[in-house]
Amino acid sequence: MRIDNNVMPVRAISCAPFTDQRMGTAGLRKKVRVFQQPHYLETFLQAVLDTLQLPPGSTLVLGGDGRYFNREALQTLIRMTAAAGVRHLVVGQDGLLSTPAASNLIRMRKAHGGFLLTASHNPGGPDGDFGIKFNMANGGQAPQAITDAVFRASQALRGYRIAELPVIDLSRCGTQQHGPLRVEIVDPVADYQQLMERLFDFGRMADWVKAGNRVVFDAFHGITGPYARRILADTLGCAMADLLHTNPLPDFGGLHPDPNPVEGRHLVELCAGAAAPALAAASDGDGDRNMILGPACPVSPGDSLAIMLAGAALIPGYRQGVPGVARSMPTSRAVDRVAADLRIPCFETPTGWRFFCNLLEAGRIGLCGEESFGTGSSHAREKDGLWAVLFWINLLAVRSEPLPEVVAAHWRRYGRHYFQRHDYEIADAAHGTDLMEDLRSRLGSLPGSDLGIARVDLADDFHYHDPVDGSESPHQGIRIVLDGGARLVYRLSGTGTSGATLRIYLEKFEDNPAMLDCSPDEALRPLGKLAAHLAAIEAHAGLTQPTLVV
Ligand code: VG1
Ligand code: CO
Repeated sequence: MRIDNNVMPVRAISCAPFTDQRMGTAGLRKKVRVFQQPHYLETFLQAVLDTLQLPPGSTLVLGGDGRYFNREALQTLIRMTAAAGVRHLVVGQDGLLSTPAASNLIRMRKAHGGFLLTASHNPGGPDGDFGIKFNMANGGQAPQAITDAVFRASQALRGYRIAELPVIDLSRCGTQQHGPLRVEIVDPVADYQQLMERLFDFGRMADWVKAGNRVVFDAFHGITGPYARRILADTLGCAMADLLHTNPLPDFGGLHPDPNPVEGRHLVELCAGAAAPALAAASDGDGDRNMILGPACPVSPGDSLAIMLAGAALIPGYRQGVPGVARSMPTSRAVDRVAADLRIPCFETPTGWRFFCNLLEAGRIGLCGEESFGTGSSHAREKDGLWAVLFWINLLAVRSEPLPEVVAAHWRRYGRHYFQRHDYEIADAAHGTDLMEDLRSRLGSLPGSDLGIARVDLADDFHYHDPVDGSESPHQGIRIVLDGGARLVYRLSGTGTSGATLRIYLEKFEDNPAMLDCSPDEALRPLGKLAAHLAAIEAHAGLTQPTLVV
C-alpha cells in the first residue's frame, strides 16, 4: 500500500457504544475475550483520543508487556492514533516496553503521552486478561478527572476512525515513514539502562557481585527478562543461570506474574535453605512491581520502602536526600517512622500510583511505595520493579552486611510493623459492595468500642485531598485504628476482571526487642479473625478463609 506524504487515508466505522469501559486502579482491564469483541478495543481507544484532543502532529509512546493480544492491539493502536492526527510514534521493539521504561521514554522524548498494553500482574493468554493504561505527558497514568471523562465519552460514542495502513513490522529498530506518520522502533532497554546508571553505582555493585554475592531474579516470563539480562547479567555480572523465566511469553508460560510470596514460593523456599543467594527478587508482568528476599528473610514491601528511605543517602542518585515520601493508605506505616526521624513530610495517598504523580511533579516527594510490592522514586512516574532490585543491590554493596542483618538492625532501631494482606475472592460482585456498605454504615458506632483485643481509636472512610491540585477523592478504603496502634483497612480491588476482591490489610506495631522475630502469621492471627468477624464476611460472602494471604 502506498500512502501520500501528506494525507493519511482514514475510514470512519459506525458502531454502538459499550457500557463497561470504566478504568480501574490502573487502566482498563478485561478478559481477553471481552477485548476481542468486534469494535471493543477501537471504541475505548477512540474515547481516550476524543478526551485527550491531542494537538495535530503529536508524538506518542507505545509498548506493552508482551502478553497475548498485544500484537493485534498494537497494530490497531497505530492505525487509530494515526487517524487522530498523531505523526510520530515511538514504539518498543517487538512492541515491548516495561511500564517504568515507557514512563521514562515519554518524559525523555517529550511525548504527549503513551499507551501501555498490559494487565500488569493479572494472568495472560487467551483465557486470561488484557488491559490498557494511558499515561500523560508527565509520564504518569491518567488522573481520575481524565479517566472519568473517557468513560463518559465511551458511553456517547457512535463509531471510530481508523487509518488505512499496512501491517507495521515492529521487529527491527529504526525509523519507518508511512505517509505523514513516522514510526520509530526503539531498543526497549537502552534508555532505561542509562537512567539506572545515573542513579546507581554500577561499579561498586559489579564488585559486590564479583565478590561472590549471588543474585537470583525471576521475570515470570513477563517484560523484565530482557532488562534483567542486559543490566543484571551483562553489566553487573550476575550469572545468567540465576535469571529465571527471562523470555517474555504471551501467556507467561502459564505462570501468574505476580511477585509475592505465594506466586514466588520457589524463591521463598530457595532463600530458606542452605543455598540461599545474597538477594532474590522478582517482578510482575509489566515490570513495575518487585519482591525482595534475602537468606531466610522475605522483606515486606512496607519494610522495603522504609529501609530504602533510611539508606537513601548511601545511593548516588539520592545522596542529596529526598524532600518527602509517600505511601498508599493501606501500606504499612513503617516508612512514617523513618520520615519523622529524618524530619521530612510523609504523605498518605489512595491506592494507585497515579496519586503519587502530582507530589512527584511538584518536587514534594522523592520516594514512594505501595504494599502491593510496588516501590518507586522521582526518576519515573510509575513504580519500578528492577529499579528497586538495583537499589537493594547498591544498598547491600555499600553496607557490606547481609540483607537479614540490614533488616534486623532496622527493626531494632525503629520497631517492626507486622503486615499482611488477606484477599477474599467474592464470586458475586454485589455481595462485595453490600459488605462494604454494611461496614461503612457501622463506622460511626465503632470509635470507643471494645473489640476484645483493643478499643477502637478511629474508624473512617479514607478521603484524600490532593495537596497539589486540590482534587478530592472520597471512599478510598475503610480504616479502623485500634488503641495501641494496630490497624485494619478494607477496600475492594479495582484491577480484577470478574466478581469482587475484598482486600483486608492488617498491621501491628511491635517495639519489644523480644518480639521482633515472630512470623507475621502468628503476630497477626487475632487481627485477621477480628477483621473477618467485623465485616461479617461469612454472612455476606459465605467465605470462612481468605483466598490469598501475602
Ligand atoms: C492493585 C494494587 C495497587 C496497585 C494496582 C496496580 O490495585 O493494590 O497497589 O497500584 O494494583 O498495580 P487493586 O485496586 O487491585 O488493589 V499493577 O502492577 O497491577 O499496574
Ligand atoms: Co504491574
